Amino acid sequence: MSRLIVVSNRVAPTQEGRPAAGGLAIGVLDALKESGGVWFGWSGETVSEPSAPVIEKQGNVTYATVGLTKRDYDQYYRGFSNATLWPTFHYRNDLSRYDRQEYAGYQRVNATLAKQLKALLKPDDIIWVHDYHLLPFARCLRELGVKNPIGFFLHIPFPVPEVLRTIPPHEELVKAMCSYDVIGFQTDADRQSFVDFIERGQHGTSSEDGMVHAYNRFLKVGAYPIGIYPDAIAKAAEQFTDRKPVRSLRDGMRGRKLIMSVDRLDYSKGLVERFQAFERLLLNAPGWHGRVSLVQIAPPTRADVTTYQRIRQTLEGEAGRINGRFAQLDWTPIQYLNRKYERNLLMALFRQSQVGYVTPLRDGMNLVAKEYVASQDPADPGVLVLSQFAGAAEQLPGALVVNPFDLSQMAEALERALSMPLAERQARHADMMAPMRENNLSVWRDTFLADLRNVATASSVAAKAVKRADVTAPSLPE
Ligand code: GDG
Repeated sequence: MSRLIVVSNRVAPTQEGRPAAGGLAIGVLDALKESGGVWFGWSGETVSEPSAPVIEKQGNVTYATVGLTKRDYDQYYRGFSNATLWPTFHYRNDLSRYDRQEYAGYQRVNATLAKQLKALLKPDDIIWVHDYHLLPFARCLRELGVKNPIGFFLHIPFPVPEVLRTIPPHEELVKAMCSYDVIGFQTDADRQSFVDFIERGQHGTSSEDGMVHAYNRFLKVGAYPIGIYPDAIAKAAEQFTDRKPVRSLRDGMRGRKLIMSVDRLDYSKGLVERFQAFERLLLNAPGWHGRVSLVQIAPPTRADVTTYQRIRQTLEGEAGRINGRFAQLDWTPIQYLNRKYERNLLMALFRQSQVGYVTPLRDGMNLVAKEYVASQDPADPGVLVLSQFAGAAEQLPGALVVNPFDLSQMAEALERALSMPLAERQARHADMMAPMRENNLSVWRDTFLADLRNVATASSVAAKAVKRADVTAPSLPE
């Protein structure tokens, strides 16, 4: 089997079992161990000059990490990736800015990373690139003469053409994306947005089998919704139930009901609206005063990007205001915790709560929604209140689906979830566990990699045919 080369902005922690390892890390590491390979990306360090990757081998997996200069970090990471692409792809044009220098930095870093990776590549490697930081990465590799199959998975939404077009170099970006051989999106709606841009802009055509022909290239474009390992999560949630922090939370609740939310502190996650809808519940239904609390865990991320500093301030203000308005000497309505917790502990906390409250304004998938469901005790499960704008909403039929811009509807859903009879909760939980088991994390990874390996086979067959016939290759990698 050919080696797998994984490329992502950050390389996940190399020590197994480290708490920071999330879904992507777990899913991708398994694949790397199976076929052997390399995980290449930024080390998280800033350096004075770009240099060759630092190589660390663990078994048959090689971790190759590089530093970024301060200028690269500012322009590529903090700038174009997180101040232009992230907000726009999450439909927040109001928070997006465009700066030519930052875009030039984004292109430059992609080109530098491609050069650094090229030195590590073997002819039959297959390459799997992840996320919005690296949209033009395949084009940079192709310019260096790399002919290996290259796949790309976008973890965040892909916006409809009208929104995409607000990014000035949008066409250059999409054209560069067409240098990949397989592009994967989280949902069919995201895939459709990409195809719409290609077709409506008359840049190319698509066919029923998911192939797109654009900018003189053929590529496969599909939806590959990312999953979790629900049974492993259920086990961890049960095993960690007696840990001290979980016991303290349980004791502290003194029979009150618990609504639980966990998100990176990000404006796409809808935290302000969520707090306000909880406030609406307390206003509309005073019977819940003293009987329910919302615990929001929100570890800060990208704290040096201005929009993230602003959302943090706003949220602190809202939590303080709502608590000031409703709190009693022995009851705090919102417990807002700005810190990270160990992963298994989070799953056990989910299991203690009666409602999982997951209401992003826009989200590629949202793994927290899936983790919440998997963590529940099937005999007495909590209820998931989920935004219609999370990719996960397509896959979790037992959730109470809400529009996160409709505070009254969210408040009603919370009340319904808090009062839901056991039989209905059990039925909804079972309805969600079955598809999550069927489409677990291995299925996501294996389906994507199977499509990428098919491209590899198709292109080598095509290359041989070309050699025999001595004519120009009709399609695949240039
Ligand atoms: C992107 C897309 C897509 C959270 N707090 C802690 C912690 N977490 C873990 C959660 C979950 C992960 O982080 C967050 O994943 P999400 O999917 O919810 O969101 P993003 O970080 O925005 O991820 C998203 C995802 O990529 C995968 O493709 O679903 O749409 O935006 O696993 O449990 N983990 C630990 N401590 C915390 O305090 N250990």
